[in-house]
Formats: sequence, C-alpha cells, structure tokens
Amino acid sequence: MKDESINSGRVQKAPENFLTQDGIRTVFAEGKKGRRDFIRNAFAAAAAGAAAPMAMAQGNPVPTEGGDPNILNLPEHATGLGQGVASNNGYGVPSKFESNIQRRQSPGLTQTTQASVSFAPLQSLFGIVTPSGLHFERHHQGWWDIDPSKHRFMINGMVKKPMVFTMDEIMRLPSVSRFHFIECGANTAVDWGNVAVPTVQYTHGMLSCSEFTGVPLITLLELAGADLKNGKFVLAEGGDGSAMTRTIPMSLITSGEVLVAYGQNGEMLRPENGYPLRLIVPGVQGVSWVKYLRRIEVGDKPYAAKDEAVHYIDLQPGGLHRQYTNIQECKSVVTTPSGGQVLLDKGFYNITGLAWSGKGKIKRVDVSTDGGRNWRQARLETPVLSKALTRFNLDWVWDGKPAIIQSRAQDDTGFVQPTYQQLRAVRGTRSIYHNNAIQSWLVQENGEVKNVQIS
Ligand SMILES: Nc1nc2c(c(=O)[nH]1)N[C@H]1C(S)=C(S)[C@@H](COP(=O)(O)O)O[C@H]1N2
Ligand SMILES: [Mo]
Repeated sequence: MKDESINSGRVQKAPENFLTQDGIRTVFAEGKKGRRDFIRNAFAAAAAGAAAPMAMAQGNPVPTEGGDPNILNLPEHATGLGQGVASNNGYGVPSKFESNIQRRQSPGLTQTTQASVSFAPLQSLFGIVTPSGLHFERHHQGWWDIDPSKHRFMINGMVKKPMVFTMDEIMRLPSVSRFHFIECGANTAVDWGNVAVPTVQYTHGMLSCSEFTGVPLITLLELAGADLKNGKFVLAEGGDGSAMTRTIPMSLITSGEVLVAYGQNGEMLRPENGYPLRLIVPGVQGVSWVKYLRRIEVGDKPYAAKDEAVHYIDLQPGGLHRQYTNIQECKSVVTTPSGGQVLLDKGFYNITGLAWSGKGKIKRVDVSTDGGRNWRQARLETPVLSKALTRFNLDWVWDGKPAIIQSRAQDDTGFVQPTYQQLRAVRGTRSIYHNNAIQSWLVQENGEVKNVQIS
C-alpha cells in the first residue's frame, strides 16, 4: 500500500512561483505584460453577470496615461541583432521566462532524494499533448538511459518460434502513430483521504498525453507464431531493477491497440519514459505501460505478478480486494482556474480543463460554478480522440463572490464521472488507487483558488 509513498501528513505550500495578489499588483503597476497580467488588462472592466462576449468587449484595455512605454518605445530586440542558430546546442529549450514550469515532487508525498514520482504541471499546459520534458515520471527503481544498440526484446511462452529482436529489427516493421493518455492508477490518490494537496499538478499530474509511435504488439506475436487461441494473456517485463511485470489480456492485443513503442511526440522516447522501448496499453493504468520493455511471454492465465496481486489493488467496502484493475474510468478536471492560481479581478475568464476515458471517446463535459447545483455544457475542442486527453473550454463571468468550480465528464459508453459521495458508496473509504471523482476548486472572494472536497 506504500507503493506510491502516500503520506497523509500535513501539506505544505506549493513550491511554484504562483503570483500572489501583491505580486500581481506589483507586476501590473510596473506595466509588465505577463500571461496573467494580460487577463487582468483585457477583462478587468467586465461587468459581473454580463453575457460573456459583452464582458469580453467591455474589457478592452484602457491606455495608460501618456501611453504605455512598452508599446511606444522600440525595445532592444526590435533594433539589435538577435542570437545565431548554434546558441542552443542544436536542441531547442523553452524560454527562460517559462523556467518555473516544471514537473515536481508532490508536497503530499514523502520527499526523497531518490525521488520516484514527478507530477506534470497541468495548470500550465495547453491543448492535449504533454511536452515530453514535462511528462510525469513514475520509477519504481530509478530510470536508465539504455544503449539502444544493446537493447533486446524477446517473445517467448506459447509461441511456435521464440524470438529476440534488436531495435533496428523492430524499427523496420510497419509502424503506427497514435495519441493516448497515460494515467498512473495512483493519480488523485491522496484525495481519497481528503488530503488537499494545493494544486492540480499534485491532484491530477500523474497524467500525460503523447503521440506514440511503434509496432502493434499483435504484429510481433504473429511473427513469433503465438497461440492466439489458447494464449489468453501475456506477461510484459521491463528491463530495470524493479522487476516490473504486468499481465495484459490478449483481447486488448488482438484489437491492435497495444503498441511496442519507441517514439513519443515525433522523436525517440525520453529515457525517463522508457527509452528505447515501452509498452503502450491505451486506456489501461500507467503501471501496465512497461518501460524498458525486454520481454513478452504468452500464457493461458494471469500471472499474479507483484504489481497486480499485491500492489495497485483496491480495498473494497466489504473487506475484499479488487485485483487486476485495468481500465481507467472516465474522469476530468478543470486546470484553470485551479488550486494555487489567483483570479485577478471579477469579470471574464475562460474555464479550461481536460477529460479522458479508458473506455473510448469523451462525449460531453459539463461544468458547474456553484458546487454542482447547476451545470453548463462545455465546448469540446478538436481533436476528440479515443483514449486520449480531450480539452474543454467554457466562458465564465466571475461576479467576485465565492464559487465552487467542478467538471463532470461523460464518455461514449454513457458512463458519467461520479461525485465523491457516489464513488465512496461503491468503493468505500479505504481505497488509494483509481480515484476518478469530480474535483472541486473553491474560488475565494480574494480570488485565491483552493482545493476543497464537497460531498
Ligand atoms: N520498467 C518499468 N516500467 C514502468 C514503471 C517502472 O518503474 N519500471 N513504472 C510504471 C508506472 S507505475 C507508471 S504510472 C508508468 C509511468 O510512466 P512514465 O514514467 O513514463 O510517466 O510506467 C510504468 N512502467
Ligand atoms: Mo503508476
């Protein structure tokens, strides 16, 4: 149960440099145009309760007296010579002004030097793709940068011809590229215990979405002559010291969805994410996405590996354990406004967030700003892809009064994301994994947003 180092102790303040009210006033007074500052200038004058388009129009920036020097005076970069191409060593990095956008350890977990989880900064990301350098990390025994020329991938078990592949041999085969989310089964775990970690990075940041490129596992199994009739399961094994092994049902593999992947967002996988080879198991919890993949064994029954028989199990209300949880059920979260952020003034805001389902596509997302009494349907931004993150947006005019913001997703099977009350009625109160309850963010009168749980 300690697998994800859950620590229900006191929560410290988030380490981000979120702007405080004072910070915002300073920035505003100095006329610097940060991203948050833009929101204030553009929308500060919006009347409470007005329809969103009108509120947006009313919020046109009022020119500062004597004009804004940042638009009137030509800055150095408009007149001088910029830097040459070689200055970034051939691989681009983000602007230095974005240096606080980082994956981080959670203040709700034990801090260790050999850290084993880092959370993606969901509050700072746009669209549906997680930049590879900000993809969350979960290492059971540390990460490795493996020499691809020495890496081997083996298929054995119920096969006619056991095979060992080099990376070159795998990369010659027909490949596909697909967008999928990966979510650790322990995402949102501390919230089961009502531990209010401060930001969406820590409540939901063991979640990422990439375009993965690789060979369908079924292609490789067919090459090895796997017994697809009696071989109902495979065991996937990683090449790191954690002895990461997971049972994957053959039905997921014959559908062609499971990939043996080497590509992530157009380039090779990052070492932290399993370079040079990892398993992609769309819709299934992260632990089955075995990194540093070295072996697939075909068998006729589940393997009862430690990470499915002992870990990643769900304690049920009657004292029973649920093992082999595979599919990550429909879930969503508002990423702005979210915990730790500060609304600068009343007026217009774009509520935005992410929705996903391990069962297929997102069909609909509803958003409430009054703690679940009233709901409005959010816009789903394209593309809406199966077992990938879906971005939603909704216009909102904040009247300056306390508001509780929630999102509720529905997938194309008709499954609706549950409230905490509904989830606990089925799953009890002693769970750690697989929390897909509706998240609540309290916008306080001073504009500060807090993680709260309402039943
Ligand atoms: N070989 C190996 N595979 C692994 C792990 C690991 O520690 N070793 N961690 C698993 C867990 S628990 C998760 S949530 C995902 C995390 O993938 P990421 O680090 O790319 O985000 O990888 C899974 N695959
Ligand atoms: Mo995980």
